[in-house]
Amino acid sequence: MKRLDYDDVRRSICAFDCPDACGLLGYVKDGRLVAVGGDPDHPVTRGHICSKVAFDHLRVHGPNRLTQPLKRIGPKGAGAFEPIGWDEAIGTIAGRFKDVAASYGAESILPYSYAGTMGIVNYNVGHRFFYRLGASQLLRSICSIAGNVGYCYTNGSNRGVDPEETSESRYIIAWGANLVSANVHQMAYVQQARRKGARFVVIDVHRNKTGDAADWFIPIKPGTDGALALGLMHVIVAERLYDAAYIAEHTVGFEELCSRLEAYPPGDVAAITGVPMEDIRRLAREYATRQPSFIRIGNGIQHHDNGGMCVRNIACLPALTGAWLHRGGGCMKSNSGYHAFNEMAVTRPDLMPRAAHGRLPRTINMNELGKTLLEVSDPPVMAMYVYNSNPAAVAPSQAKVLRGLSREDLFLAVHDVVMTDTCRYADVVLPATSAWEHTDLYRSYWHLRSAMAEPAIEPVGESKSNLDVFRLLARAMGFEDECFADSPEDIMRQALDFPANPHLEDVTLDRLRREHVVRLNAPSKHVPTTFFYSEQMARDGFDPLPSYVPLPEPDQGLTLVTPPNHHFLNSTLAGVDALIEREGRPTLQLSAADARERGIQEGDLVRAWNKRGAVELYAHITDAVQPGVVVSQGVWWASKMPGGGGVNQTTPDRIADMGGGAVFFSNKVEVERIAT
Ligand SMILES: Nc1nc2c(c(=O)[nH]1)N[C@H]1C(S)=C(S)[C@@H](COP(=O)(O)OP(=O)(O)OC[C@H]3O[C@@H](n4cnc5c(=O)[nH]c(N)nc54)[C@H](O)[C@@H]3O)O[C@H]1N2
Ligand SMILES: Nc1nc2c(c(=O)[nH]1)N[C@H]1C(S)=C(S)[C@@H](COP(=O)(O)OP(=O)(O)OC[C@H]3O[C@@H](n4cnc5c(=O)[nH]c(N)nc54)[C@H](O)[C@@H]3O)O[C@H]1N2
Ligand SMILES: [Mo]
Repeated sequence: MKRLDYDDVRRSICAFDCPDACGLLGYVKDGRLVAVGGDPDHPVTRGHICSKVAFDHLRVHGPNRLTQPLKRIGPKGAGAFEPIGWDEAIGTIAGRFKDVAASYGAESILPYSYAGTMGIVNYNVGHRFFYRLGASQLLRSICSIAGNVGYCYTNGSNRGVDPEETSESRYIIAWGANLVSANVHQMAYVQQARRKGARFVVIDVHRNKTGDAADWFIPIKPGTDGALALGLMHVIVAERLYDAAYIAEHTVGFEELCSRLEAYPPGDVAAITGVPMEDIRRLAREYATRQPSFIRIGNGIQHHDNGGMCVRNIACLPALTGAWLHRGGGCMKSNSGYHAFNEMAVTRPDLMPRAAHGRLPRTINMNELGKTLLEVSDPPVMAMYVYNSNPAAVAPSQAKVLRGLSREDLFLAVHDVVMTDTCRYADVVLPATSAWEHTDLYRSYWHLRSAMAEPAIEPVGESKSNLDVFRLLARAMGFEDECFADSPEDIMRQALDFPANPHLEDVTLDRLRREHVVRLNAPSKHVPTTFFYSEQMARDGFDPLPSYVPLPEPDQGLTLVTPPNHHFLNSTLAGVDALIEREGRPTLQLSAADARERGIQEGDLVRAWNKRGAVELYAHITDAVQPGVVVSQGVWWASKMPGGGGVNQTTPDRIADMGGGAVFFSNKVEVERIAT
């Protein structure tokens, strides 16, 4: 192996939207990042990082990197731009914002952002600007919200098992969670636990890398997990495998739950889920009798119409068995509750002006972007500012989104690190720093450690951080509020100054500077109160008990599930050649039976389509998917797709049962062969 040539090593933190929030080492030579490794001193990362971020230097200095502000000189979508200066770019955006606000009202301006960076400063710093402007508010609902709401109804807050304890678990279920690809260090704890005799069960609609690593892989029909959870609870109650003392002390509504469970005997549940009756019984018995047991609830199961309730049902299980009392026992969906920071101080919703009749600016659900751009008229969206996100690739119902972004009367500004599919529709493109180039504070939605990262290299080209750009925009808009002069340190201090969260006690900026990675002040054992019956849900118009509602779409065609792949991070990294090479090409996995029925052979170019749109993919015939289900992994850039459109051409922009969540995977398509 060639020896790496570098002159400096800088500690950093991975800013991507991934549970692990790894400690990184950036190897720097002549001011350029030349290699990326894992930080051996980060207690969770322990020197090991995923096979995608190890190539991050190729994104940071790659051919798609934006280095100058640009203005559009061709039709929307074509990607023809010419460089302009920062003054002209900021002046154009502020000028258009002022014009549009004067003609249509400030609500006609829409910010659109998600999790390009998870840094608290650069994720949140746009909020205060758009609040002050009076722009439409954005409901950031594309990822995990439905399940998180369902979990919180059940267990009170987004807090669960500390993953660092799960190497001591003896029964581990990954439920709709692709740990090998999407949460590698959870997988490391699973392997440690297995070496000590733990059993590892995976419940998924297809056998991915995590299913391959399981002791027992249980395939299930999409969107039916809520019923499986009810069936497991039925068996646990019927066979008296529950912990009565725990239930009496730590739960609400056990009797009501028991009457509900009568409707879910294993035979009926087998018919709904496709999981054989004997497997349901066996899983319930094993789960209830091996402690500590741990369920890692993934985001896959909640990207369905019934996703919130599905997570709620699963989150009831550890309270039946008393698993929470054991170290490494319980469940977790998200641990973001431990890291709650002073969001009001950072985002400043108090800056929002009230409209004449006293109401706050309207809220737009980010999952309804296409619909919003094409159909909303009171007022219409006339200007949009995208940062930390690539909606042309990741948002559902892509055909509508692209039609909306193509509107000649829409002004679009996009701030990104690289030239994305969304940038191609922009009137003005702004170059952003990567997390290697700016200061930020990081938390994890999985482990309980917080960290601060300072720049490892100078900004590439003329790129600027979100913080710096919003500072410039605020000045150009004439906003004089003091908060628009805040430094990253000011915002980090505001975030951490939050006595309402006891877990932040003693987590200070000085300590983060000194120690780099700081463990939250969190108890080693979290025991929630579990609401089998939830008054709050009844008040909010939901069934107060765990329930199962089948997916709405007519039972015809194939269900197309499009979860993340191993080498991309949503659409980020999907432009790095070395990673595209490792990922291969965009495929459609289908069963031999479904292939035969349609005359499809291995490697054929096929079209998956429905009334929303069509996507072309290469067929891969495999027993990893069940008949009736087809899978395409990864959000590929349009330029890498044989038909020029992504999987989101087909995905619905309906809204999940809770929180306004996305329903990417409740998606029916027809599949046909195009060419050999
Ligand atoms: N390599 C990689 N890692 C990532 C990401 C990435 O793009 N690539 N993205 C990051 C982000 S933003 C997120 S939200 C997480 C997502 O990572 P996870 O939380 O693991 O969620 P998904 O990968 O969306 O889905 C997990 C599994 O759920 C399955 N699934 C889909 N529908 C159902 C169902 O009805 N029932 C069951 N039982 N399973 C179902 C899918 O087939 C998939 O294998 O990963 C993060 N980490
Ligand atoms: N079909 C299908 N669609 C999906 C999913 C799926 O499983 N299937 N997953 C969904 C999920 S869970 C999620 S979370 C979303 C993810 O949706 P997004 O959050 O939009 O994720 P990315 O596609 O990675 O786009 C993030 C963009 O932010 C940019 N960026 C990074 N750092 C910075 C910065 O500091 N400043 C600025 N201005 N830009 C920056 C990156 O270059 C990148 O282009 O996708 C969703 N879409
Ligand atoms: Mo996500």
